[in-house]
Amino acid sequence: MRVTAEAQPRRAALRRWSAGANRLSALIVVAQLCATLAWVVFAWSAGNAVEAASQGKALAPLVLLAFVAASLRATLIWGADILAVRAGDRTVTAARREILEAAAKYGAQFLAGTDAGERASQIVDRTGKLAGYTANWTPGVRLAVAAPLIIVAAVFAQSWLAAILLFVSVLTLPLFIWLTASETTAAARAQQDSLDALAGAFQARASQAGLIRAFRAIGRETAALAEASQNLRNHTIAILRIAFLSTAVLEFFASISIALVAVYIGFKLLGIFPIETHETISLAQGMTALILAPEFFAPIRRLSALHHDRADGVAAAEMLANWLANKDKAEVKRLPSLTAAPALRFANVTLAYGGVPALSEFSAEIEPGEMVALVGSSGAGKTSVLMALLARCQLSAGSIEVNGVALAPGESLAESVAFVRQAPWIAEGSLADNIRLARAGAGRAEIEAAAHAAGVFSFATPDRGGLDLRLSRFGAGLSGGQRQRLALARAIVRDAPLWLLDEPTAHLDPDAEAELLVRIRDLGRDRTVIIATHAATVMAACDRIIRLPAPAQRAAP
Ligand code: MGP
Ligand code: MG
Repeated sequence: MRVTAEAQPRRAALRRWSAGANRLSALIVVAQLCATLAWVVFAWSAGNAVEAASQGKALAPLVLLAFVAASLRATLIWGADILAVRAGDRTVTAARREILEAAAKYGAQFLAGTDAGERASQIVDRTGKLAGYTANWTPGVRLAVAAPLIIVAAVFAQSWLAAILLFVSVLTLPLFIWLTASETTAAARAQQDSLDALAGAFQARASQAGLIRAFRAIGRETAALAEASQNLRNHTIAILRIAFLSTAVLEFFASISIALVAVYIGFKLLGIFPIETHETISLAQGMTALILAPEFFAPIRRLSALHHDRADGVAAAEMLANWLANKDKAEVKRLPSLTAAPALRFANVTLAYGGVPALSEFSAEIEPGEMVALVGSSGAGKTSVLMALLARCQLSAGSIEVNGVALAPGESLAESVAFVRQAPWIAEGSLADNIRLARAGAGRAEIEAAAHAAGVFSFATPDRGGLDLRLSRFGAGLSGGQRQRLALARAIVRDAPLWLLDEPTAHLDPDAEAELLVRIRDLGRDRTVIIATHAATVMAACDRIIRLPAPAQRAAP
């Protein structure tokens, strides 16, 4: 098969994730092959026991041998199943670890782009689909080639024509493979996509249930969920249809072939087979061949079921590999913390996210200890300039110098920065815990002082528990302005020489804004402060204004 460009990352990823399970996979094949050999011994001893019984000879040793062989086979298959579960676990763990390590190393940017429910489903469910690929499919393919050869050789030792009858039936296999392989991967991909979509749709609506009720949109949103689940149902039925069709084809030919062997051996034993085949078959040989015949098809039949493991695994690997390939390649390197307010110089800077330009040809110089307002229309790239200092977007041209030294790609000033984002992130826990996120070692007194300076006590009143006020996940219960005060308290606790403030007063009333600006001025005295803003009051409070060109006026990248 030709290896397409898209197949390569998928194959490489599958190889990488299943590498830890290769030894287990080989062990599974060995155990299964030993089980097949045990079945040959069982068939031989059972066949000979029947013959011995018919001739009135002692059959105890043969029955004992058959029992031992059957027990051995059961034990080997049980062991192989346990190994398969382990092999699957290792693959899934490797894939999940790679995704989570990538998030830790390159930032979670590559997780953006769709809603949380869909991503969670992808990280948990899609990686789960990889288990069947290494645990079942990989050993299953090897077994489907090797085990029938053992059986056919054993049948050949009893009757050459019976062996040939079995072997000829294998020629129908290409039809079966074509039937399954042509459609299943595409069908599995569509099914997994619809599962992700349903998970995403459900999570998005569950998290906004209150809003949905408030807008009386329950009926509409329920219909959307019903549609997503119907979609999943349709795709699942499509897969089952292919599975039933391919299994039916295989079962049909396997039954015919086993029936032919049975008819031939039966007629031969009765001595009424009309054609001369130059062989005589004893009762023991006939019984042995008959017991072995169904086993010839067992691994091939299993393969039919396993094909869906393969399709699921391939579709999941394809999606995950493409997804991982999209992560920003540059590893983020946090530069050691600066000791004093830095001087910054942007020279003809062009910034991009995943190759898409966000800002072109931006130049500016900022002195140590200066407080500047970064101004421009919405989408001009203010946030992106701040992000660039944290290596959260790519510097595709120009240079950013810190104290005269250019930042190399991936180098981040995160250790020296207090960053107040447009929408501060809030964790479940108390207000004090949330402020302490900025610096793990901060003491209670420091946190109280910062909270006071940032005006947090205006809403963390004693009757609400003060700094022990509990915040729920994502800060539900706090207004936009209250969140910004909390974020500013964090910045103060962090005690960094460079402050990057992204519209810190956007949600404040004029009085609160004026008060906060005085505080920023005061606390930012010995720091370099960049404030991205649209507010004239903020601009007026700053030493200087740096304007970004409007997005439409940008030079071509
Ligand atoms: P910006 O830097 O967020 O603009 O976006 P600004 O000036 O902060 O806008 P405001 O509304 O906050 O006032 C500049 C360009 O970069 C826009 O075209 C955005 O679409 C794009 N962009 C910004 N961010 C933060 C991202 C991001 O995280 N990922 C991607 N892919 N694009 C982004
Ligand atoms: Mg912005």
